[in-house]
Amino acid sequence: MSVDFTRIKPYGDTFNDGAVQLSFSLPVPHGEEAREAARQLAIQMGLLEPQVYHMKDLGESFTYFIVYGKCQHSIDFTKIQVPKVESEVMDFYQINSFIKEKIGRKLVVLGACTGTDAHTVGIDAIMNMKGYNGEYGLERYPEIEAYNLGSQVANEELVSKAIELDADVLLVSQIVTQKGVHITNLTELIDLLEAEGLRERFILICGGPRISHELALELGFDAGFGPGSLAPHVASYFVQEINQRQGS
Ligand code: B12
Repeated sequence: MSVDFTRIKPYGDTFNDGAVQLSFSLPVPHGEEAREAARQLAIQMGLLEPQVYHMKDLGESFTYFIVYGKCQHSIDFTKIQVPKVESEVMDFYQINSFIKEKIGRKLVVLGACTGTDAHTVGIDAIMNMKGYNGEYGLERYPEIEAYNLGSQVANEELVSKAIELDADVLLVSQIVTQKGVHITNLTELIDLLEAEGLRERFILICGGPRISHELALELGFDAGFGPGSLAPHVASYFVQEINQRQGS
């Protein structure tokens, strides 16, 4: 079957049928009125033939729905461009050899989950000695001196620690995104570094479930990593970036 990449549509039963599944909750009591509310909402969203396939009482007058329907829109896939971290992904051994051979000194990497954000699992996944999802974290890399400051670290504290340790790379984790708090925190860090004339001294990387490389660039970071990121992805990027900057 040949696919027309200029008109991509979701499909379920048959090609290009537009079938999608949508789930959401409404603050209404469970019942037939709730079902109809969900159906009408799906019509307003532009779905054809919406069917409330599943409905569950969440208690306290809240109801959860799974709705099937047919999406009318299509996408021109050939026109899509997404900024991505372009470095070649290397493994643990290749990264350590790269640092030894091309950079010739250990790299100092400082990580923290900043602001009031108390979620440590993301930054630990990247840094922790034990690693995550089959990959060692940066603390295990012999050519990297990794310092994980943990969570709820003030931007001022991160910057002063970075100066004290003469860090090469700062890793900033932001998990909570309510009311755009991640944007506020990340912007504050950039402002702080710029005010001190320190922005260019560090490679600045942020990460979290709602972080994309594109957003990171917009905010003034060098790179951003989203869900599913692993230590080798991040380390491959910064070792190649440092090597490139040394050469220029
Ligand atoms: C565990 C958890 C907690 C634990 C955290 C324990 C801990 N020590 O971390 C506890 C119970 C403390 C907690 C508290 C809260 N939580 Co919470 N929590 C979660 C939960 C269930 C899992 C998060 C997690 O560990 N994910 C696993 C890791 C591995 O994934 P990750 O964080 O995305 O990290 C990966 C990537 O994003 C990336 N990455 C992350 N950081 C970085 C950094 C760099 C530099 C790089 C390169 C990559 C990178 O790499 C990682 C590995 O691939 C999520 C829901 C969910 N399923 O995600 C809610 C969630 C994050 N929590 C949420 C909320 C609201 C809270 C509270 C505000 C609840 C409350 N009202 O008190 C508090 C906040 C406290 C605070 N001050 O921050 C919301 C956030 C909503 C939002 N959009 O902002 C979520 C999404 C739940 C929800 N659906 O409502 N939480």
